[in-house]
Amino acid sequence: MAGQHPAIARWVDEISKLTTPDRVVWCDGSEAERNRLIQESVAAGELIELNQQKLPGCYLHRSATHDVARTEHLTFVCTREKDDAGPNNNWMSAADARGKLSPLFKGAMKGRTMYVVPFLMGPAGSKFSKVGVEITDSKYVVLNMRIMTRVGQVALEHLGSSDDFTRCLHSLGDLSPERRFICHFPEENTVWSIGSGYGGNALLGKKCMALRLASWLGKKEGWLAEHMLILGLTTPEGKKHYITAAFPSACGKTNLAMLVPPPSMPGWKAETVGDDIAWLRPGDDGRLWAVNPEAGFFGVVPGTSRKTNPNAFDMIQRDTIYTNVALRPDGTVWWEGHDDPAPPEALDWQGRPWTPASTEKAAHPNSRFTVAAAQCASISPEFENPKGVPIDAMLFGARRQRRVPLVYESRNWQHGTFLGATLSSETTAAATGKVGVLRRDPMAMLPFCGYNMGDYFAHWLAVGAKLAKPPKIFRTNWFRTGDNGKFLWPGFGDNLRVLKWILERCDGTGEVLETPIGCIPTKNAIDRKGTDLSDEAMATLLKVDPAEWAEAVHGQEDFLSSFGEHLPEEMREEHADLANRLSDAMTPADLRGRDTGH
Ligand code: OXD
Ligand code: MN
Repeated sequence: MAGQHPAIARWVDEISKLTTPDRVVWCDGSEAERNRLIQESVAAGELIELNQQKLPGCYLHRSATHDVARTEHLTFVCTREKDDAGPNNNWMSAADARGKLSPLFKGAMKGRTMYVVPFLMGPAGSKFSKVGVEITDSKYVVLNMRIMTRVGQVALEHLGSSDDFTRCLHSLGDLSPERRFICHFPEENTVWSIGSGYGGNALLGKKCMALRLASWLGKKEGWLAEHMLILGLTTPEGKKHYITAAFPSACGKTNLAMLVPPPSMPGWKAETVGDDIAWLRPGDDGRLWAVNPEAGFFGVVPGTSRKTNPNAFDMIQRDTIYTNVALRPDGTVWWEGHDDPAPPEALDWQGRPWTPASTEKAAHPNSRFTVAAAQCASISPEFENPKGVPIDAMLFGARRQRRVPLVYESRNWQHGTFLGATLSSETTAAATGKVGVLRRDPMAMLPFCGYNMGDYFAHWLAVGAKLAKPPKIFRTNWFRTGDNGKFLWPGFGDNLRVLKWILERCDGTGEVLETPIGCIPTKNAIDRKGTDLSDEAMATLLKVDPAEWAEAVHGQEDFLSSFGEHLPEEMREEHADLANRLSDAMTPADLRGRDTGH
């Protein structure tokens, strides 16, 4: 029982005095608890029961209309020194943040129930794993935490008599963006979040603990917390590899993590270890090992179909919490990109009547499913392995309509770190703000790195230096468009064609063409059997235009300088080397790169 753990009991007591709930409920992760919470949520209108014949165990939650995405401008890293948070974070001094938030938490749970949720991030019995305790006044948050993390006894056992756990305090407050703050106190291993019920702001095990605070801990303890999927791939010859991939929010990590090999690539097997977060540690064997700290998936719903992601589509047919999708008259759900055509009538994500003639979307573009990893047909047998899985390749991907080729390979770990550091992507609906604007998103971690990113790049280099057999690092872009504005690359299951080349490179084969930015596949190195991809499309997908790139490199200067003294010298070196290689290539003879075979 969590109530018997002295440090937890003391903290809960302190927070009860501050927030004055009517009732305190200690959560144990049991089925009885789930059933009770669901019943109460349905009675309170916080969950809508869906058609239990067609979608057993599934419920719909509609959030407040102004609380549907992460609010990065209200998210703070609260350290003593501003410099420790870096130019990549909003900063408040820890003392100011406490001063500002304490009055908001004061009495915030009056008339409400306070839930105490002990949870474990990472497999039971793993040296990777970390314990958190979330205090919240939201039943929806408890129900989601029970899916996304390992709740109850398993966490308490891992903690033992230690008081080393992350203190995660959450209250819905009045849900007003005016009084919404998500504050991280890395020096005290604590998060305070008030005024939002949205996943990334309220399920504090996920972005707040497993990325922002964990990245800080990783820096201290010699490991990495990354915004990466983890995927196992077995070749037709039976050789097994694991890769990780960092893409910004809503750029297809869940789809790639659950990839189904196309019929024209028989014998391949893909297994999901994680879809959003990887914790990575150098192993005694000089390789980099990864675990997924989460126990479930909190995925973007629109665009999920039997065609795009059959594993995801199948796993969300039962025991799933849907947030902000449309409701059909028969008590089933619908969203843009569903296999079924638009229903003649439905209720939209806000519960308003909707028809195909409506000008607004039926489901919110950032509507989500929450589902246990165990329900995924492609879940890896290594998912619960406390040792993790050894990583052969790491991908940095982004959404870029122009300039960036389908795939290219870094020269080494340091150059790979530079590729990650200079990642930029067109924005999506996962965060509040304009969609489709180009923004820098180093390692897809801009919203999630809990400390100065200059120091973070240095930490990447330090981790690499400990690896005798580092993963190879690649950059990918599934989103390049042709002159007609349409995507050139088929994506989804066909992404395996790119992964195949990447694994060949890891095994020392795979044909490459050297370019100033790194090695790209030769025209026929990507397996196109069974597709209708033309030579011409392939040439555009792989095109590297040195003049265009020289411009991009120029644009990186201000960004790199923004880290001042914190930027490692090696990143400046990589930047200068790239600029030199590009200017050399800008002679006509070199414009198309030199074929060096492999
Ligand atoms: C997420 C995100 O919810 O990145 O995973 O926004
Ligand atoms: Mn994410």
